Amino acid sequence: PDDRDPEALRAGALAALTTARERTRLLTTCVDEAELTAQHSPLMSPLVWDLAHIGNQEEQWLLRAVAGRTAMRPEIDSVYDAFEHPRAERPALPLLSPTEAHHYAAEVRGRVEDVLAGSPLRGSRLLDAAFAFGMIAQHEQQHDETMLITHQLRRGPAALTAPDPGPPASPPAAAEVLVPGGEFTMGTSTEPWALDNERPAHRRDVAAYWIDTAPVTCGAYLEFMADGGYDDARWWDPAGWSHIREHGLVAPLFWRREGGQWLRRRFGVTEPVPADEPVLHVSWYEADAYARWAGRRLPTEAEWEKAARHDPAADRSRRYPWGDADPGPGHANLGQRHLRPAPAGAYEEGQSPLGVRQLIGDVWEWTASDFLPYPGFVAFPYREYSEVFFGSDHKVLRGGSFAVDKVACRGTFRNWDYPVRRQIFSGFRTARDASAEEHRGKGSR
Ligand code: AVJ
Ligand code: FE
Repeated sequence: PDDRDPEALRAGALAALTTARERTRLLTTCVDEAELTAQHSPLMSPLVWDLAHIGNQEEQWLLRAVAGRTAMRPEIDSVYDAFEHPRAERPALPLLSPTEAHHYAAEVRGRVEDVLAGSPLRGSRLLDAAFAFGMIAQHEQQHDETMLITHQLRRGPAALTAPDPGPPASPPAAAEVLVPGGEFTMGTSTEPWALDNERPAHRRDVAAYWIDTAPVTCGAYLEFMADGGYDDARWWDPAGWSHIREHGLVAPLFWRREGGQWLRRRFGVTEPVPADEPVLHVSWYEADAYARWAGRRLPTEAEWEKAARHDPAADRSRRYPWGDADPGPGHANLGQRHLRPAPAGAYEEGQSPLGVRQLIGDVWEWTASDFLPYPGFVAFPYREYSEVFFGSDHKVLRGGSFAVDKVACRGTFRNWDYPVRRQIFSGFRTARDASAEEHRGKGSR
C-alpha cells in the first residue's frame, strides 16, 4: 500500500487481511476444541479468546468505524475488550465456543470484503480508510504471534511443524561494527501503515558506538551461565536480581539441564540447545546482565534504529536495513516460515549498509530504552494502542521475531513489554561506546 492508487490500496489491504486469516486458521485448527478453550499459561488468553477478539476488533474498526455499520453482537464487545479483563481472567468469561468464534470471525471478514469491494470506498474514502485496513491486518498478525507464544507454552506433542532455516552462506567478517556518530532520522511520517508510536520522523544525535553484527547466541549465553552469571549480583539490575532469586531462575525459559547438557523445549520437541542460534526467551534483566558480564551494554532504541536504517553514504534512513523494498525470504526470517531463529550471521542479503545482520526477524531485540513517545506524538486512532503504556514500566524491543509477519515489521516498528517477560520471542544484541579516537573517525572497521 504505497502509491495512493485506490486499486493498489484495495488489493494490498485484501492480500494482507487474507494472509493474516490463513495464519489465524492454522493456529486455531491444528489443536482440538479442548485445547482452544484451555488456558495454557496464566500469561496468555485461551486461543479461542484471541480468535474472537481478532474478529471483534475487525468488526469495530472496519465495519463500524469505517463503514458505519451497527454492531453485529453488541453484547460480546466487553468480553473481548483487552482492557476490561486481564489475560488470567479470560477463561472464566462467557466466551464464544470455538465453532461460534470461527463463524463470527468469518462473518465479519465476509462483510469487510464487501466493504472493501464496494462503491462507497471508491476514491478518496478508501485513501482515508487505508490505514484502518492496515492496522487491522497488523492487529491480527500480532495476535497470531501471541497465539504462537501460547502454542510454545502448551504442553503435549507438536501441533505445528516447519522446515529449519539454513546456516549463513557467508558469515560476517567481524563480530561488531562501528557506527559513526551524528544525527539520523528516527521514526517516520510517511510509512502508510506505521502505528502512532512510530511517528513522527525526527532527528536524533547519536554518539559513535560499536554494535554486534548478529544477535547474542545460545553458545555465548551458555558461557555467561557457566561463569556463574546467575549467581553474581554484580551483573544484575537490583530489581532483576531480586526477581531471579525469588523465582529461582538459572537459565532462559524452556531450558532444562539433563546429564550435563542443556536441552530446550520448542513447540513440543525437546532438543539440545543449539550453540550457534540467537538466544531466545530471555527477559530484559537477563539480557542486561549478560551485557554487563560481557563488558558491554544493551543498545539504546535510537542506536538500534540507527544501525538498522541509517545509510551513511546517502545520509538518509531506509525503511529496512537492506533498503526500501518490502521483506522477501532472502532478507529476513519472518512470518512463521520457520519455528526458530536462523543461526547467527544468516541473511547476508538483509544486512545494513554497515554490515549488521538479522536486525529484522529471528528474535525481538531488547533495547536499553523505556517505551516513551517521540516528540510530537499524537495518539491514533485510540489511546489504548500505545499511549497508556508509555513510561518506565515497559522496555522497548525492536526488529521482530521469526513469528512476526512482514506487515507488522519495519525499521521503525516498536514493541514493548515488562522487563521480566520471557515467554515472548525475545533475544538481544549488545553494544559499547566508541573511544574518543573512534569518535573522530579514526577507528578501524
Ligand atoms: C504491541 C505486541 C505489545 O499484544 O499487547 C494487540 C499489540 N495491541 N492488540 C499486545 C496489540 C492490541 C500489543 N503489543
Ligand atoms: Fe488486540
